Amino acid sequence: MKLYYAPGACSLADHIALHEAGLSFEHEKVDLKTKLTEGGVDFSTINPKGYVPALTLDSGETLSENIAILDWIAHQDSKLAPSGPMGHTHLLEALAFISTEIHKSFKPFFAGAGDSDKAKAGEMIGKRMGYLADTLKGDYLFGSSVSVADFYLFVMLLWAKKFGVEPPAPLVAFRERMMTLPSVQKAMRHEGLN
Ligand SMILES: N[C@@H](CCC(=O)N[C@@H](CS)C(=O)NCC(=O)O)C(=O)O
Repeated sequence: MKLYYAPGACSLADHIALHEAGLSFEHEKVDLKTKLTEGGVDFSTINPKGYVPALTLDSGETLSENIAILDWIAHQDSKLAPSGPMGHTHLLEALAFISTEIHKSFKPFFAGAGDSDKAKAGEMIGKRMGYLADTLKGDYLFGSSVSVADFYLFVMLLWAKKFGVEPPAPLVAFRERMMTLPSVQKAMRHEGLN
């Protein structure tokens, strides 16, 4: 199995999740400007969508989209999803919220938009993070046990720090807590992040 990633990109969530699940995998960095992998392969031959993450499974099939990859990882290690008959449904609910309502709201920061667009985006991100802060069920989104959705939220919080967006206080504490997890430290070290 191989994860295609870019340092500090959303693929960091998948990278952490693979470590947390204890899965054996390789990683290959992708240059998002040239669309070449570290090994010189045209990344569009791996993921025609041209973006990370992509996860090539041992079967040869390649998965894309954070929601699908994180959900797949949670199916390999059930402790990474909330328990109970509605566990996976609530996991997808959280992943979809983070992907479509938070991740996508960072676009103006990556697209080099003007200050007013960035300010509006920052305000929206803060509001949506506020919803998650208000519904935290313990140390993590679903209680005392970490889930793959926490890894995705963690990456969004790293981006918030990078772009000067102030998250609500409980999520600042959450970000610091996540930094202490060995899986987070291992993935960040590999990606050259401090
Ligand atoms: N819908 C995709 C979006 C992934 C995405 O935004 N990837 C970014 C990095 S965080 C990327 O590779 N951007 C480069 C590009 O789109 O050319 C997902 O959720 O997996």
